[in-house]
Amino acid sequence: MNSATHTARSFSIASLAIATLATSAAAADGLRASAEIRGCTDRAISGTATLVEQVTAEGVKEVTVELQVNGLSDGRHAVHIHEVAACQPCAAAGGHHDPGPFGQSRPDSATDDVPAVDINHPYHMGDLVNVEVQGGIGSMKHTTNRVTLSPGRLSLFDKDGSSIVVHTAADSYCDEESDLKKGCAGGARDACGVIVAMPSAR
Ligand SMILES: [Cu+2]
Repeated sequence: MNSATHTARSFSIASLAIATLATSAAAADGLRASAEIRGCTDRAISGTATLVEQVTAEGVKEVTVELQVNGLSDGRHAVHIHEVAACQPCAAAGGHHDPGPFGQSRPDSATDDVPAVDINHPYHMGDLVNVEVQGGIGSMKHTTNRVTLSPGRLSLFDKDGSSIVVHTAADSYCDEESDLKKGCAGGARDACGVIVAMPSAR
């Protein structure tokens, strides 16, 4: 093989690699999911969440979560993605979505007998930001690269799925051992919605 042929072949392999990368990125881009939010005990609470995955030019998957919820008390409420696709009862949603060998997914909650020892909060993969409620109406929009809708280690569609939980109190984003007091991640659960994949618009 002369050097000109070798160079041409190298180019074609590089082009193929780029084309393959672009195809896999496009497959994840625009994936959508939603959750119908319902009160854990209060039927006056309702809402919706939408989740859209986008892939950056560098290939980083980002999920934008938009939440609208009515009927909660005014003020800030913790919002997390929890680790099980179950909301009946809301405790069935389990802890905070946090796959991986270091996951200590148990959130602190009002029903805990002892304060949580949870070194990952507020850095669980499913930890989001508080929703602010005024006049009974709350909305929140947050983009995270900690989770994906597409398959992979951080996917919300793992074998037991995922839910969105809205808590009674605000998340104080407690991250020091001394801060991890009972209720610091929002305490009791007010509302929950199972995350369901939506048909792709593509
Ligand atoms: Cu939570």
